[in-house]
Amino acid sequence: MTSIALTLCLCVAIFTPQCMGGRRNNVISYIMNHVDELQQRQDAVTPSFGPICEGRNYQIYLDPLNWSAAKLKCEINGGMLAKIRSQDIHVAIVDYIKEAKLTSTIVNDAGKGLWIGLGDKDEEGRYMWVDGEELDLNECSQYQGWAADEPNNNDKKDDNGQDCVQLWKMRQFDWDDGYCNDSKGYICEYAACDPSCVACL
Ligand SMILES: [Ca+2]
Ligand SMILES: [Ca+2]
Repeated sequence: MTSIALTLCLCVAIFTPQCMGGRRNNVISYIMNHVDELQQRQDAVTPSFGPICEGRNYQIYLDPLNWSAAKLKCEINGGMLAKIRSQDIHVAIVDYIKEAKLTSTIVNDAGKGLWIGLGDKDEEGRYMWVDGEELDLNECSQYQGWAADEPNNNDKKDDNGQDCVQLWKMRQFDWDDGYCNDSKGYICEYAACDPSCVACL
């Protein structure tokens, strides 16, 4: 092989997609090995509902994740863990859960719930939405859908207490601070460019 041919060969080897083969094959291998799991996760996704206000679109997911993983999943999907801005939105989401009869044990077993984008992980008692807005527990002008006696930062199961907020089945899907490492379903929120969203709730 001439030096020119050798150089050409090396260039082709470097710049053709084959150079990415190892990484690509790893991705393909991962997908092939997890296709059933991925399909199950897809099947677990309920249809999205909305937009219900301000052009937002909320979607419920039933593949159980801890709070941080759920937050990341929403962000990977191009949205964020849901921010419940008003009672109307809260009611609309709860009505959807009930009307859609989400029979999954992820939602309906005792103690279950759905993560939303609120918590006090960084500073106990200082609740922050995932978009950076603080929810002042003493501020009546901000909608707050807490269940009675919540948030209580219960530390029976974890000395760190409870820092992540769920819509809790046990309390008719009112807000409750739960243990962040528990695996639950979750609600993502997306911007929705839908002209039908003219009558905000
Ligand atoms: Ca807490
Ligand atoms: Ca609690």
